[in-house]
Amino acid sequence: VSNVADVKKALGTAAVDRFVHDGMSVGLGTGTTAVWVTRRIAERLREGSLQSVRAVATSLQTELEARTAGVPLFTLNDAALGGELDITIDGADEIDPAGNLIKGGGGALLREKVAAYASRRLLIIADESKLSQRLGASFAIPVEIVLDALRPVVRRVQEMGGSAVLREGARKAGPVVTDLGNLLLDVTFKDPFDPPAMEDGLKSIPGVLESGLFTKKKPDLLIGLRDGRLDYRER
Ligand code: A5P
Repeated sequence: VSNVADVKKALGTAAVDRFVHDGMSVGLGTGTTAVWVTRRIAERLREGSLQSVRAVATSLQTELEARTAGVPLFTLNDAALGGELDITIDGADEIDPAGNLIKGGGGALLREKVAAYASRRLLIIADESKLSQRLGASFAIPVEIVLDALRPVVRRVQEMGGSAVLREGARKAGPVVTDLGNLLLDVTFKDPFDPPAMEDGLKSIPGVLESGLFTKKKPDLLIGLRDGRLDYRER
């Protein structure tokens, strides 16, 4: 039995070694699992066993990590990328049997979704504790909103049968402000919901920028098992 920290490192390392090749454009995810992707790419570039990778960061956390480690960063607006990535490798908070995801525990869901949906391939790396029979069973849906829409969005979510809690900062008074200057609601529903319909429903509320439901881009999964094995499941 391996501890979760070792599993996360093994996942990020294996994801790069198996799926990132010379010359690829790569979306770098956010969180304690995806950080190992950035670290492994940096290591391989230094060794010279990987070349000409162009990376796009999905958060300030990842950007700092990549810049410090010397991974060449681009944005999706750079002409060199043509608005598309070969692959994005990211973590997740909950994964259902159909490959629908909840992401955004780290508050980076908007940039993560832009990168994920703009990628030819989305690879999700997660330890098996993230697998869930039903999305929303153990994790709220993070929703990024503009400040002006806070009360109207909370109301609308209540009308939809849910409840919404403003995410508060840790060691900072007041709400979390995202990398893009917005607020986050953590939204829960007592009743089971259809993930693709809920992604559309939340997105249709004025003032909602994105939700952490990822249902439109089916990922390949690399799952870290408790016994240390990595299980690859292609979509
Ligand atoms: C960040 O906003 C998230 O989407 C992360 O990808 C997700 O929270 C998983 O993070 P960990 O790998 O740290 O659990």
